[in-house]
Amino acid sequence: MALPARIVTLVVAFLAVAALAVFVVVHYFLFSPPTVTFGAGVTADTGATVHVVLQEDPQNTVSTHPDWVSYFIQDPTTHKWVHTTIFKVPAGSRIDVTIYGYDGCTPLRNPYFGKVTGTIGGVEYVNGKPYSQLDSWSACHVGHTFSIPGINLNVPMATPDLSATLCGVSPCTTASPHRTVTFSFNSPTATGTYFWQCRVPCGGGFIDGFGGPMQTIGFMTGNMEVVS
Ligand SMILES: [Cu+2]
Repeated sequence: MALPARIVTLVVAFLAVAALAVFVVVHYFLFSPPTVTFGAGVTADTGATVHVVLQEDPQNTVSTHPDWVSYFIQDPTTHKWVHTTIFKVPAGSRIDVTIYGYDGCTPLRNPYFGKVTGTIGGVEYVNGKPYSQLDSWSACHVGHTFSIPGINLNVPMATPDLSATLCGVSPCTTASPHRTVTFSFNSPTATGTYFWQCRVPCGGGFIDGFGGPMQTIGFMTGNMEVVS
């Protein structure tokens, strides 16, 4: 090979490796889903009420993994659904949560995670009716959970009727079969990042159902940033 050809080959090979390295860094280390801020004008540590709205879907159809189950968060200003699981709330506030459950059921590994913990009053409301536990074993009633281990919060998500045709395009709208889960909890007075997750093995196609969406921020796990 002539010298110029060898130089060109070398340069092209170098650029290919550099481009791959840049892709890996950006895609796996720098990419982070957006953060949705709730209670922007609220003074922290006053017990003021902040309303947080999410939905969980059988798919997401907006990402490079359209078949992965996923949560979405509603921007309180634009009311648009954002494909993320990162949200910000003021410290020392009452957080009123509404989650629209569009996904079907998957039995929990341990019925313990069907128990409601960490909410005000120890209950969640499903379509307005209070429950302290949802049973995912005797009847399949649980799609996902919304759990913040750092504050012992665990809330199972109720599913639509088993015979219902589930929403197929995300973000789902309330025209699709769903159940509305509401609950309240107090955000901690200690600021920081509180990791949250789903505890249903809902990562279909992955070993034990705990891979894929279950371990990816933006799908079934995320962060609650508590700020003052
Ligand atoms: Cu899940």
